[in-house]
Amino acid sequence: MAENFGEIYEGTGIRRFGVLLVSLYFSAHDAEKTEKSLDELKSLVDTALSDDVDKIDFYYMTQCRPAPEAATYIGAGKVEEAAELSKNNDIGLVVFDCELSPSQIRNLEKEIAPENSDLRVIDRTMLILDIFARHAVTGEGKLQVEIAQLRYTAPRLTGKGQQLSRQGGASASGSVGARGPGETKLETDRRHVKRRIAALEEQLNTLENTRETMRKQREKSNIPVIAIVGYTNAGKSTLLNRLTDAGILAADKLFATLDPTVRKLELPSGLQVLLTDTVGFINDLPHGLVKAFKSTLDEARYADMLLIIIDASDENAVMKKEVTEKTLSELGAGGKPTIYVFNKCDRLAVKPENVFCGENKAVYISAVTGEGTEELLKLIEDELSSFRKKVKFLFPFSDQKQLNVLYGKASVLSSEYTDEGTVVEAMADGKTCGMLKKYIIES
Ligand SMILES: Nc1nc2c(ncn2[C@@H]2O[C@H](COP(=O)(O)OP(=O)(O)OP(=O)(O)O)[C@@H](O)[C@H]2O)c(=O)[nH]1
Ligand SMILES: [Mg+2]
Repeated sequence: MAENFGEIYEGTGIRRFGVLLVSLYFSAHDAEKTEKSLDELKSLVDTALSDDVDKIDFYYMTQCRPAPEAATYIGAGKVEEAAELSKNNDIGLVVFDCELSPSQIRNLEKEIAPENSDLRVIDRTMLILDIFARHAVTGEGKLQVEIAQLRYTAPRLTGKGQQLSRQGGASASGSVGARGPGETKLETDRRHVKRRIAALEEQLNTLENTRETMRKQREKSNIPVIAIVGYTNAGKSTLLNRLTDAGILAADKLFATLDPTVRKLELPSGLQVLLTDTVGFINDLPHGLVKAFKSTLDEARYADMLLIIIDASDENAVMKKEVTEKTLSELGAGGKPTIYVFNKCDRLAVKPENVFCGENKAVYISAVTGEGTEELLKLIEDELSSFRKKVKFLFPFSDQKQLNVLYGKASVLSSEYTDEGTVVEAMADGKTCGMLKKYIIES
C-alpha cells in the first residue's frame, strides 16, 4: 500500500497526502472545545499515517448547527464545500470528529469524492481502531482489535479506496472492504463477518481465561499490583521502562501501548511490587473499544493501587486528568489508593503550585531524566504501608499451619527459627493482622 499512498511532490520523492478534518458542534459555547478536539484528531491522523506518508496537508471544516443532518451529518452547503475543497486540493481522506452511521458514510463519500478518486470518508472511531490495529502486538491485542473492527468498521466500509489498516484488522477489512458493494456480495460478507466474529471470540475467550489464571496466581502470591494509568502519550511506558528496565516501546504516538506489560519492582525497603503498564485513555473512548479491551483494561480494575500519570506540560492536562478519572470510574477501577504523577516536568520552567488532586498524594517527575522518581518510590511505599504494614509474628512450632496462612496472605520480608518458634516479619494488611492477631509480637 505504501508505494501508492498519497501523491508524490513533483521531482522530490516526498509523499504528501491531503486530509480534511470535519467537526460539527451544537452551540457557540462549544467552539473552543471543538478546536481542541480537532487538534487531537489531527494527532490521531498523524499517528495513523506517519509510516505511510511524509507530509500531511491538513484542511479544517467546522459547522455550528442545532442538530446533525440525518443523511449527511453536516448540512448540504457544507457537503458541497467539502467536495469543492477535496477536488481542488487532492484530498485523499476526510475524517469526521464523531461517530457516523454506515449510511452517512456512504452518502458523504458519494457526494464529496470527485469522480474516480480514492477519497475515503471515515469517522473518529474508525481512525482510532486503525491505530489500534497497527499497534497491537500480542495475540490477545490483535484479536480484540479485529473483533472491534469487524463490529464497527466492517459495516462502514464502502469497498472503495485503500485500506487505512494493514495488520490486525487486515483480514477483517481485507475480505470485506476490498470488494465492490454489490448487494449479494454484501449479504455474503455480512454472514462471513458474523462467522468470523464468533470464531475470534472463541479464541479470545481462551486467552482471557489464561490472563484470568495469571491474575489469580499473582493475587495468591500476594505481591501488591500497581497499575500505571493515564491519557495516551502521558509517558506511562517511559515510566515503567525507567523504573524497571522493561524495554517496552515508548513513542510520541497515540496508543503506542495496547498490550499491558507487567514487571517486578523492588522498593527501597526491599518490598516487591508488580507494576503494570496499560492502554492509554482518550476523550470519548469509543464504547465498543472499552468492551473489546475489557480483559486488558481489567488490569487497572484488579490493581491494589493506581499511579495516574498526567503530562504536566500539556495545556489540556486538566481535561485529560478528568477523562482519566471518568474512564477509571466507568471501568469500576475508581476509589483505589492513588498517587498522581505529574510527568514531563523537565519541560516545565516552574512547577505549578496548585496540584488539583484532592486527598491524594502527588509528585512531579520526569520519566526521561529520572527527576522525582525516588520520591515517587517513597510515596508508593508510604501509600502501600497505609493499607499494609510491617508486622512481626511469632508462630510456635505447634502452629506452623498458621504460618502457611500468613505466607498466603502477606509479603514475607524475613523469617528466623528461634527457640520459641518461627519469627516472621511481613507486610500484612489489616484483615490478615486481625486473623493472626494472637501471633503478633510487634507492629
Ligand atoms: N520531555 C519528556 N518527554 C517524555 C517524558 N516521559 C515521556 N515522554 C515522551 O512522551 C512520549 C510518550 O511516551 P510513552 O511512554 O509512549 O507514553 P504512554 O503514556 O505509554 O502512551 P500510550 O502507550 O500511547 O498510551 C514519548 O515521546 C516519550 O519520550 C518526560 O518525562 N519528559
Ligand atoms: Mg505506552
